[in-house]
Amino acid sequence: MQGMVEDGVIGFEARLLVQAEGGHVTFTDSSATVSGATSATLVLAGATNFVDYADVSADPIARNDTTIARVRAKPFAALLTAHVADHQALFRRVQLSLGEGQGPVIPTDARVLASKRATDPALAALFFQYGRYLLIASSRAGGQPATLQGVWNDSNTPPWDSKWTVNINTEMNYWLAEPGNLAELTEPLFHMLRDVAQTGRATARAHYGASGWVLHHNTDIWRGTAPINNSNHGIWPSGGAWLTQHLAWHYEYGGDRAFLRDTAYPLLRGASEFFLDQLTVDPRTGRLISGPSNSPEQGGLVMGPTMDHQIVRELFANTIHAAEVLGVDAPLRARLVDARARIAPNQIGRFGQLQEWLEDVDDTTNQHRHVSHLWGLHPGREITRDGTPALYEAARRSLVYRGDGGTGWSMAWKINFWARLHDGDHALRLLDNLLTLTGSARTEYRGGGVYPNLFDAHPPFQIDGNFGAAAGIIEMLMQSHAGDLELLPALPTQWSAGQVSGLRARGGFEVELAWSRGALTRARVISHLGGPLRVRYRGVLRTYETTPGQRIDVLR
Ligand code: FUC
Repeated sequence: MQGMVEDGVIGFEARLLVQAEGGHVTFTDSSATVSGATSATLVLAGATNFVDYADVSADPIARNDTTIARVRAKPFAALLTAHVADHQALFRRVQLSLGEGQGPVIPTDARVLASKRATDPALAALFFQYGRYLLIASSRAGGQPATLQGVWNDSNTPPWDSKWTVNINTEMNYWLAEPGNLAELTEPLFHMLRDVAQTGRATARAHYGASGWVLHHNTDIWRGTAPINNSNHGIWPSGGAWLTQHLAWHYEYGGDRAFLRDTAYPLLRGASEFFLDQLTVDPRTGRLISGPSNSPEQGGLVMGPTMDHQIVRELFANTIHAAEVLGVDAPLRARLVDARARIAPNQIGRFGQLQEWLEDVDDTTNQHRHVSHLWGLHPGREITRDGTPALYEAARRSLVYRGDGGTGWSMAWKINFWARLHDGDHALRLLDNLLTLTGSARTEYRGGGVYPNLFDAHPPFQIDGNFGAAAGIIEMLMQSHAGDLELLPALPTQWSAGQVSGLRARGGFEVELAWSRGALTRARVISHLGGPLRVRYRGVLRTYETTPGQRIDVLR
């Protein structure tokens, strides 16, 4: 789509409003001088001519006129009050305490260092809330979704262009939104999905002769969807399909049928239609496989990477389910059910590992940061302890082989994996590894950690690890992907006492927990939508029929 916008046509204006109490302000072309004042308020307004990926016809000057006019009438105190109220309405929905730690008595960087000597669960709680804070600050309706650096990019030549890399990074940015009670912050992501579903239709047709829409390895504000960069990572057709998982989640958590009908389903259907055309019969096994493709960023251009099949199975399942709920498209549903059953299954290889590819060629010494073949364990849900015990064990082996290091986001993903594997101590080890100070701002592919302000270090700075770790902390405390709501599924020994409230679970439930000496002392579930509730704690399953607004005390 780049061709639709000529170089240099992005226009912008920045404008500074200076208001002085008491004294007066004088301006030159390059300065503002405040003299004799008791205080001064500076308001910086910025605007571009960007409307959407195909339209740059807005007037930045008029936009700034509007902003300044709205702000001018409000004193600083009123602006601050409005800002705080806006933030708190989102932030205060969730409370988390993981016990006492160093507390805020020492600087954050010193606290991170100290946490290596004495455990500091409260630092983990802070890191969790920091992730929520960052999403609140960087993903608001009407704006763009959180990029690689979010709104904190400070460079005109940022790493990886501060775009949306969709073979893990953008998705990780939004794992937190639904369970972390920030569901409305997905709006910019869904807006972007509507865009790429448009641009991705041309790509599907031109590159594959396929219907539907496709998005490859990354996109940007012009909503490019084509294969990109090099064949060893850029010819990977599953980015859009992966992102549609967030649409399905939005409905699962919130139950908004109009959203399912008007936003989610059309996008799910288009993504599914693409793969109905793209999947091809493997001459050796007769199974449907995806390709040419990659297991993201390693192994080169191949046919049939495991991750693609996991993603497409879930995409088809989500599309089938949505069509059923809406009572539409029976013939398409039948095609999806049939194709889904024919997709190449997960396989266990000679080292007991979950195979990353069709062939059993995994290298157990490979500690690559991407762990794509475990997608079915997380964020997918086809590999579960009770549903697929052999694959679950194979996924665990693969993860052990991959090791406990990596870039920031890689370690954040591993927190989620270990939580899904019900190993809270191992999940905490990854969180501890991530909460390691690094000074490096150079691009490196290992040695991730955090900077002194707790920004995630790939290195360089990359916001995904902040969000991924926050999501992982939720997965340690509560999971709802496997057909029930499991409480404290991966509580680390060191988090022996704590409490959390305001987390959201699939089915429209809100969860409040307290525990002491590693055991639940309170478990309250609020049902917002009504309907069946299945709660699992320490292997015991309790089932309820709920009505909207009902509070269930699970331990009673
Ligand atoms: C992918 C990852 C890198 C980095 C970049 C933005 O290419 O493999 O580690 O996160 O995206």
